Amino acid sequence: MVKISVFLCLLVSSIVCLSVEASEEVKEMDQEVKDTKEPEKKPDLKIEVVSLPEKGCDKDARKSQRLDILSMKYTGFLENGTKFESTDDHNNEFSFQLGVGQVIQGWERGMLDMCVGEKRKLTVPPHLAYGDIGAGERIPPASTLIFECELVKIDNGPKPTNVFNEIDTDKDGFITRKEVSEFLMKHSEDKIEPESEEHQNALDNIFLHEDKDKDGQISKEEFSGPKHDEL
Ligand SMILES: [Ca+2]
Ligand SMILES: [Ca+2]
Repeated sequence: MVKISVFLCLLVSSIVCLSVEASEEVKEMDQEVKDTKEPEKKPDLKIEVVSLPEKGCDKDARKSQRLDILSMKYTGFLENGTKFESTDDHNNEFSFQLGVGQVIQGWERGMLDMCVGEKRKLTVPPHLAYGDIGAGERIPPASTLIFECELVKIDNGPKPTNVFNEIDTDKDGFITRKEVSEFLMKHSEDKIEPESEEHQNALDNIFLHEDKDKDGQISKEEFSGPKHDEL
């Protein structure tokens, strides 16, 4: 499941799956002042270790690293304290592969070097989360997100496949809506009706985030998921 890609994540429930590259800083709307100021420095990711397990977290302990499959419990909040997502709500841990574009940048960086049983609080600025677009109804544009998370399990992960090539079936270097649709239908565990609203919304969402220049195709450069043959 985890190897399949960021795209499938859009179909399953967890919102942290949405992978969005850092978006451009909002342009200053007032033309007259725009050139006189230094660009504002973007806030960085804040990682707080809330607690470490009593045992099993010494210097020789297994720590999370790139390509590991991590199982997490987490709850995500907006800055105003509104909870937008929690593994407690569906009584299920969330698993993903670290370092292959399945989760937001704030997680890619904030979940490294963690012990099983360790709890962290991540404060993720918008450019390392869902940027100026936001995500769905729950995450407004330009949201800073706060995650309280606990690492439950670390497993060795597979080498990532080149998902871009897999989706681009005619190998022209661009991904069309039809190619994404076919990819999703092929890999989904549930049967997808191609004309269903849910499926069309999933495609809309993918193109909203991935087709940065809005020409209707996703180029290799635009694609945020795994797209290299070698590591
Ligand atoms: Ca193509
Ligand atoms: Ca494009």
